[in-house]
Amino acid sequence: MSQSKPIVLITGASAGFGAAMAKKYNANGHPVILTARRFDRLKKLTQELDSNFPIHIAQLDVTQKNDIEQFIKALPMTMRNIGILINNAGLALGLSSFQNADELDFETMINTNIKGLIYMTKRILPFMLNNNMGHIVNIGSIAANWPYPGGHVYCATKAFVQQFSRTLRCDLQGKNIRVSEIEPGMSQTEFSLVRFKGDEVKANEVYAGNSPLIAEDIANIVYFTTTLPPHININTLEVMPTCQSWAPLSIVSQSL
Ligand code: NDP
Ligand code: 8X3
Repeated sequence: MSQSKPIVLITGASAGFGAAMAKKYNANGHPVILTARRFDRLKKLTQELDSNFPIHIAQLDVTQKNDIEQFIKALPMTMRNIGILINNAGLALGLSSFQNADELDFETMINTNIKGLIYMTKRILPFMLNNNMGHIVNIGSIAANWPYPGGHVYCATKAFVQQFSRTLRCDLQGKNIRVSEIEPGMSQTEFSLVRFKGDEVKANEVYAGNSPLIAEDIANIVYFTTTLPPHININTLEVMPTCQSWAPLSIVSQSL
């Protein structure tokens, strides 16, 4: 008898990494629960998926605790035993220096990248603890490790994701629940379009003439991470496109 594959819950499945991961897990026979704020996008995505495997879509803003609770209550009985949670929903807003940046953008990034991730984790973990089995994958960023001008709050939210993921591992030790944090570098998705608030020219400039990672690269890496034998836990996996590396420390000419 073939063993059923773990149910995968993906936040932010309406675009980019999340949509690519939805396709990857579905193509490999996993039941998938796909969430995002843009329900029309999720509906469209299901048309590209193999309906031989269970698919559940739900409109969900991860910043809204009550909505997460309603979403969980409304899960079909057959989709409740979530085996893999992929906390992917997230965003960067703006690239202005901190002193010129918009405080509302700070709040949105903190609410989504930090609070949304812990709200989801807190509410999905009981299913895993109950089954004594699970895997939480948090999508971090190279921005956690490498500061850059205008990165301020976004970089700091991803530093949170890194440290939270590591400490969660400590708390879950002995529970047979893996925690992995994947840290992508420059990847061509809707990320820059969101960061530059719909300015397509600016967004395209980020990738022009380069070979960035694509969403499928990250989907493959996440899939690999979750399909390793159960005694292996990838803690942190940082990945950049070959065209990206580090700049030297910046020196400004100034006599003080
Ligand atoms: P996209 O903009 O293509 O996708 C982001 C996804 O997050 C969308 O599905 C969006 O759905 C969802 N989302 C945003 N806010 C919320 C919210 N409040 N509630 C629920 N879902 C939300 O970007 P990426 O695929 O690139 O980004 C995915 C993750 O990867 C993010 O955490 C990002 O920080 C991280 N990352 C991206 C990199 C890149 O260069 N692209 C590099 C490193 C990390 P909707 O708007 O429908 O709600
Ligand atoms: C996205 C990567 O370097 O554009 O997390 O901030 S970066």
